[in-house]
Amino acid sequence: MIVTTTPFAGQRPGTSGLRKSVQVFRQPRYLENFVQSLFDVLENHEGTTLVVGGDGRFFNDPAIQTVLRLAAANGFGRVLVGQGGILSTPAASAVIRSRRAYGGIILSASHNPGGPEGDFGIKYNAGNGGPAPEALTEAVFRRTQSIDRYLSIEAPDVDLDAPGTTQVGGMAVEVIDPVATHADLMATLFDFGAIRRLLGSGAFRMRFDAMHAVTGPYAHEVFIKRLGAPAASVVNGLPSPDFGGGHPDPNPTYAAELVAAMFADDAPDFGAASDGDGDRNMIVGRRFIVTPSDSLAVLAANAHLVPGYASGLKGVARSMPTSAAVDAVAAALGIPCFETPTGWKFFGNLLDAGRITLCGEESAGTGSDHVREKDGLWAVLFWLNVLAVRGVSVEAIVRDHWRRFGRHVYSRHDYEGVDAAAASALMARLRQALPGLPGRPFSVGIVTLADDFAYTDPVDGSVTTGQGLRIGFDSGSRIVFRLSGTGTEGATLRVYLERFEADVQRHGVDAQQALADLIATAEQLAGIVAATGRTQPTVIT
Ligand code: VG1
Ligand code: CO
Repeated sequence: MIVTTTPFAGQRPGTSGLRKSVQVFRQPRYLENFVQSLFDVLENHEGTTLVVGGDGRFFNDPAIQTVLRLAAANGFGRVLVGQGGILSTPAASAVIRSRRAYGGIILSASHNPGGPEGDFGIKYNAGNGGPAPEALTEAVFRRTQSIDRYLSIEAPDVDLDAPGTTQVGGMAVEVIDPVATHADLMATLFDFGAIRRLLGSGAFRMRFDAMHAVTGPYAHEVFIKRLGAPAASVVNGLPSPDFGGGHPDPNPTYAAELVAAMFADDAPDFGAASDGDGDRNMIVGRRFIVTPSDSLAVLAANAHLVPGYASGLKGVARSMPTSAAVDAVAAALGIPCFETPTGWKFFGNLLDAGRITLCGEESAGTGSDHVREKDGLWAVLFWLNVLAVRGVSVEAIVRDHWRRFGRHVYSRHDYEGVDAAAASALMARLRQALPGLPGRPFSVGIVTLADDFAYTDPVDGSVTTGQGLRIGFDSGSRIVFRLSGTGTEGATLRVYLERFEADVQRHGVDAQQALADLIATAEQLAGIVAATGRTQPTVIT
């Protein structure tokens, strides 16, 4: 059937898909408009296979039923949907690739809170398993602005809990095991035997916090069933529609429960957490938090110890605000290192072209060419494999890394939910001031670089501008200012701070202390307090 509709303003995907409050998504025709706009833009999809799943948050199931009806009316041949409507983002990527699907729709707002008062989201991944490139998301957005009809069918809801195949109109709907494909892939990359011995040795304990989000079932299957970890090793492992009322963002602020456990007297040896849709990871040793930028560098430096990467890395990439720790490793390995805009979609071409093997972001995303998304469980297994081979603690591995490469002291200060106009004004002012900055002295050094980051994709030549304001100093320190593209309320200002410390004697200094001058310089440059009324960041990572 053809249903008449009119456009909604603002259906423009951000850093990772379209994210809005549940209330916005529940408006009649809102989801339909976006999905139909996507299908209108996709060419030659008739008769092909689509993968659909989500992170299990509130509105997941009704949204999937809507997508199924629209997919049937738009001529897809088959939809693979995760049992219970569940598919983590990396698992969806793995299924798209292994089943050679046309693409996939992932229903998630990732680390944003869920529940009726929380957020919802939808993102499209292409046939390579990776997030749609900007050219496609922009085309979808343009289509949402002129849409006047969508196609759907009358059909009863599909039972998403029952495995097997049913028909929706002329389209087959196959309810698949959401975990198996991804778990099998993990077993091809890591030394499960060595990790099993480590976890079963009795001398090593781990705590994986699924934060009531999608990775619970994945962690149960891999850590407990396949690797023999005690059941208590996975906590908050049942996905809940509102993530237990929490904020499924694995950082020291929102994963406070994990941090407390890892700093307790009887702390386990290894702690980890993942986010709403399972693509982020947080790594914690006993009384020691590993920053995501360091984690990426450590994995790159130790990749030769892991079966899936034993033959070496073709290259690495990091998002622009991520620290240069991985650059130092790439230089030592003699491999290329690419600097991309924030968001996983920018790694896709480099991975597809075989130019890089590992990549990551300071926001707790790490991944490789095994899929086309960041992968929380993969990062945890990578660490476990390295720990099993090296037989030393997390802290020892990181301190040893710093001794070899120096320490890139790093922190991100987020000012969440600030007034959008005030945040844009702050950025505009700073952008205008950039040309006058080079040569100017500050307490942290003389400015040597001041620009608005732009990226030319080395594979397809596409250009992306306006990706964050970078201010670099002759001391090697750097400040980046950027507005978030995933928030749904007001604006979130992110201030990324980085300082290189070669002196081993000073590697133990607390990051906030080591960055104090840089934090003051950021305030001096941007006037954050005056512009936002905030004297403290909401979140420090
Ligand atoms: C944030 C992170 C970015 C990440 C994106 C999606 O974007 O900074 O590195 O790729 O979230 O992650 P922004 O625009 O808010 O800074 V996820 O796990 O929310 O899909
Ligand atoms: Co996520």
